[in-house]
Amino acid sequence: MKNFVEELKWRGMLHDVMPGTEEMLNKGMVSGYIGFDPTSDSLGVGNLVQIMTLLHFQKAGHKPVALIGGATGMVGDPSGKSAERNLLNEEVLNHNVACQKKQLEKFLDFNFGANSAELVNNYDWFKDISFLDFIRDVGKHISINYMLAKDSVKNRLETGMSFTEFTYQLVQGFDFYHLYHNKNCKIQMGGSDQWGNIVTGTELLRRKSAVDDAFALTTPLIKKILRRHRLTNSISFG
Ligand code: 485
Repeated sequence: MKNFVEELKWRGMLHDVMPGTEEMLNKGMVSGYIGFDPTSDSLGVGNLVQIMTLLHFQKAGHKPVALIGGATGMVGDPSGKSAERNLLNEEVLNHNVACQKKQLEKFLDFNFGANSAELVNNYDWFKDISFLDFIRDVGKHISINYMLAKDSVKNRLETGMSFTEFTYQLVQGFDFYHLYHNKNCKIQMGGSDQWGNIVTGTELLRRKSAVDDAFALTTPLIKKILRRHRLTNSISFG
């Protein structure tokens, strides 16, 4: 098995990683996932980094799971966004899910033996969960103090944020809970803007089921790489 964290590091693809992640990954094959929300009918260049991350994860001997956010796409992730988003209607969402699914299928390797890639849609488990069940069984484990401390919420306290977007981190957090228990997903990855949401998941796992081996890893965002690139250029030309 290859050392996945080392591989990302030398490629400049590692932003942050939870302590203990490398040790956990080096013990043997695990599943790991990255979520993609169907906010448009095509994946963007930012998503490419995450597709590469899943491919490196697979090459290192682990099982990559790509999640399409049929449910989370209905809510809208406030991470990194300075204003409330417009809700997408069902027709547009279904179209986007179908388009992004087709694209992901092109890049991921579904014939890789024991660690073949897998595609899941969080709508498949959320469609059966009622609002009351969710606020009792999930919401009770995470305090609002904890949720308010996240950058995605803190940055919007002045300008405002709907209850819908406020709950987003819990919805994504529950995905990690679900995939840990149903698909042995021990790690969730994503761009650096996703750290808060991912950690809400590990926190939920810890509080709701005393799980202490769920981990987080993030990669730099594309726009940061470009900015550093431009800076380097201006230094060498200046
Ligand atoms: O369980 C999950 C459900 C949804 C998501 C993740 C886990 C999606 C996530 N909240 C999100 O909004 N991701 C962005 C998207 O879908 O466009 C981008 C991130 C970027 C990178 C990329 O997805 O902004 O950092 O993670 C894959």
